[in-house]
Amino acid sequence: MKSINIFLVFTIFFSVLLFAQDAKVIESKFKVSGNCDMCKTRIEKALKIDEVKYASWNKTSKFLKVLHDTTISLDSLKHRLANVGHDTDKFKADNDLYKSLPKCCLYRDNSKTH
Ligand SMILES: [Cu+2]
Repeated sequence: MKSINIFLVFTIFFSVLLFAQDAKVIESKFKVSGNCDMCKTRIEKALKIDEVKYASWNKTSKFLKVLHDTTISLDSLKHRLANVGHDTDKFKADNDLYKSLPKCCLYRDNSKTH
């Protein structure tokens, strides 16, 4: 009987440890270039992956708030955004890809003249 109790205690202890490791979700905030609601949709859609619990981009501040697992790096999140046409503080979108965005989304240089 006593050995079963010890077994139970250990099982619970290790389950809690495993759960704690699984549940490592952190909040990150960084700048992502963009203009409009279409950009917002595109930015947030690019982060619809298992590792991301929540992503919200602010059109005014240009800051993205993201709740994500620690198993995914900030760099790979930023890569994903550059790959859909949005510059981040670390990676820039490819020029041709950028030019293929709708006119209202062109946030570089000439965005001020429109
Ligand atoms: Cu846009």
